[in-house]
Amino acid sequence: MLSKLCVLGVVMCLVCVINAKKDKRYLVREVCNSSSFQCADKSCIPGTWYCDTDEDCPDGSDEARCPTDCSGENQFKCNNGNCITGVFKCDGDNDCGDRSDELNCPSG
Ligand SMILES: [Ca+2]
Ligand SMILES: [Ca+2]
Repeated sequence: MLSKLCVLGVVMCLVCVINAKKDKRYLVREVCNSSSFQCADKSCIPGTWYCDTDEDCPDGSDEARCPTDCSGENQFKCNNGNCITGVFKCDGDNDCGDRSDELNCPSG
């Protein structure tokens, strides 16, 4: 239900943002607002997708001027040195490869 609302672009929530992020078949049409990032082509993406190591703008402009040392606020540096999208931390999936993104997470 949440993902359906998400696809419609009506409601943004953390769960559906992560699902959309991991399944690019879901195209999230973000309404441009103060918390979103506007791509060079004027389309908008959720603000948490800015500089998260993954190109989300059609032209990749969201990743054009980002820290290369994984120090961005939307990035997470794994113990093994991999740099992953920040919203993938504590989402139940082993994205780092060494599970370090799933350590020290609130249980439940
Ligand atoms: Ca991005
Ligand atoms: Ca994860």
